[in-house]
Amino acid sequence: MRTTTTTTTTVLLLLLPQLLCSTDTGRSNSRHQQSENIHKDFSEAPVKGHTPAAGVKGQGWDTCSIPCDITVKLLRDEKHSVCGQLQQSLLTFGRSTRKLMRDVMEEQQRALDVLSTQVTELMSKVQMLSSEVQRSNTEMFSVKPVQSHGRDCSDIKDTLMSVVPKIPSGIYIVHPENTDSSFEVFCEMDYMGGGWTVVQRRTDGLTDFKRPWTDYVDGFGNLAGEHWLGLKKMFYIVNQKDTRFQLHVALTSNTDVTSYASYDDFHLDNETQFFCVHLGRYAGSAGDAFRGYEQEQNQDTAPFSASDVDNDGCNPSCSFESRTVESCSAQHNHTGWWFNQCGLANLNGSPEDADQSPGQRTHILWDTWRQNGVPHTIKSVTMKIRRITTNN
Ligand SMILES: *[C@@H]1O[C@H](CO)[C@@H](O)[C@H](O)[C@H]1NC(C)=O
Ligand SMILES: *[C@@H]1O[C@H](CO)[C@@H](O)[C@H](O)[C@H]1NC(C)=O
Ligand SMILES: [Ca+2]
Repeated sequence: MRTTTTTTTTVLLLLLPQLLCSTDTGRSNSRHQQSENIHKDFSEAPVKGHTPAAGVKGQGWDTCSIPCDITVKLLRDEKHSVCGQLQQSLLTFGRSTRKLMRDVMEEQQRALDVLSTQVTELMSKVQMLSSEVQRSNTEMFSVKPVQSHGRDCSDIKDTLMSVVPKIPSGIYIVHPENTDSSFEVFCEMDYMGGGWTVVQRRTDGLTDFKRPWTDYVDGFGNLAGEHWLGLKKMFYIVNQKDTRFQLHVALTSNTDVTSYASYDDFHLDNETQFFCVHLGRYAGSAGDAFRGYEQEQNQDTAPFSASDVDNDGCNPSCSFESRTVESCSAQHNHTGWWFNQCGLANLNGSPEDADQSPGQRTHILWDTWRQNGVPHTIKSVTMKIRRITTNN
C-alpha cells in the first residue's frame, strides 16, 4: 500500500500534480490509464459508498470487508497524506529549483565579474602598451642621430654654395674629419665671404667667463650669444688633415669703432701640451697684441691657462707694472687664456666697465689697439676661424 502510494505520488507529481489536489471532479477525466488501474481495487468502494445503488449493494459488501465510512475515512486520510506529500514535494521541488536558479545566476554573475575584471585589466594593459609605443616613438625620434652638415663652417659653405643661393648664418652641426665627435657651432655665412666658425664671442657680459680648466676645454655659453667653443672642439677643427685655418679677431670699441687682427695660420697642440697656440702672419688694423712689442709679451706658442691650471710663465711670479703677479688668470678676473707673463691680449675679459681694483686687468684686452697712445675700451669681440684654400 505504501509502496503503491509512493509510486503513485511520484507518477502524479511528474504528470499533473496541480490537478490532482485542487479538485475531485477532475480526477477521473484527467487521470492516466496506469494510475486508474492502480486505484481500481480500493477506489471503487468509496465512490459507490457515497452514492449507494440498490442493484449493486450486495456486490459492494462482498468486496468491502471493512465498514464503508471507515474505508472512506481511511481513503480520505490517505488522500490527505498523499496530497500533503505532494505539496511537500512541490515545495521542495520549487525551493530546490529556486536554489538551482539562484546558484546558476550567482555562477553567471561570478563569471561576469571575472570577465569584467579581465576586460578592465586588458584595457589598462592596452592603454599602457599604447603609451609605451608612443613614448618609444618619441624617444626613437630624439635619440636618432642628427645628420651633421659638414666638417666645419667652411666645408658647409662649400657644400651648400652650389645648391642654395644664400646660406644663412646660424647654428650648424659639424663633424670634423677623423673624430668621433659631432657638435654644434655658430657659422657666420655673411661676414667677409662667410664660412667662418665662431670660436669665441663676448658682447654683453651676461656669461660668466670666470671658469675652471675643464670648462675652457669643453666650452660654455650660448652659441647664438656669448660663448667659448672649447679648446677640444677648436683642436678637432683645426687639426683636420690637409687643412689650414686662419684666425680673425673682430673688435668693436664702446664708441663703435671697429678693427680687426688676422693671422694666416691658427692651430693648437693637443691637450697633453695644454693646447699651445700657433699663429701665422699677422695682418689688420688692431695691431698684433698676440705677440706684443717685446719677446716677453709674446703669447704665440704659449700653453693655455685657467683659474685652476697655471701655465702662464710667471713661475713662481712675474714683475708686472711694479707688482708681483703669481697668476695671470687671477690678475684677469680668473678667466682662461694663452697667457705668457700675462701679455697684451686677453679676449675673454669682461666687456663691462666694472670697477676694478688697481693693478687688475679684467676688461677685454687688446693692448695694441690704441688711439693717441690710449687703448680703446672694447665692448665686443668675436674670434672666428676659416679654412685657407691651399692649391699646392
Ligand atoms: C669678474 O667676473 C665676474 C663674473 O663674470 C663679474 O661679475 C665681475 O664684474 C668681474 N669683475 C670685474 C672687476 O670685471
Ligand atoms: C699629443 O701631441 C704629441 C706631439 O705631437 C704626441 O706625441 C702625443 O701622442 C699626442 N697625444 C695625444 C693624446 O694625441
Ligand atoms: Ca703662474
